[in-house]
Amino acid sequence: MVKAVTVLTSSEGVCGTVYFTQEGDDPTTVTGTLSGLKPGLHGFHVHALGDTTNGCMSTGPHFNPGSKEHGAPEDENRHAGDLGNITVGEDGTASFTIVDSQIPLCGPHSIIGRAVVVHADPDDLGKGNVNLR
Ligand SMILES: [Cu+2]
Ligand SMILES: [Zn+2]
Repeated sequence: MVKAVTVLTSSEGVCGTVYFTQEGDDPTTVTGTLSGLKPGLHGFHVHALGDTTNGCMSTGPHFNPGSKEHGAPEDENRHAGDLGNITVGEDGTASFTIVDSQIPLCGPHSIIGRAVVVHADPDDLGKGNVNLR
């Protein structure tokens, strides 16, 4: 069993904690809580780089070891880091569980050391013009 944790912060008062666990070659389970966000959908991604010195800007594009297109978590053609949207309630908080097979915690495509980004805007999942990078 491999475990990882990331603590999310922002200058706008958003905070959260996200836990990752993986047993052997099974899919990775992601559980988290977020607060301080505006209600609605927020894009949720693993970005390629762990460098948060310049916020989201320095974290690079979505983690994409397979050189694929941006998509939804359930799409065949998606970035490994495309985890879709988190739904935030009227109170500005969210708690969620995601199970995903493309974000392993070990091996060559491990997400350890990369950045987890919650966006202010919804992710269009590759079906529109909004480009969240
Ligand atoms: Cu992103
Ligand atoms: Zn993407």
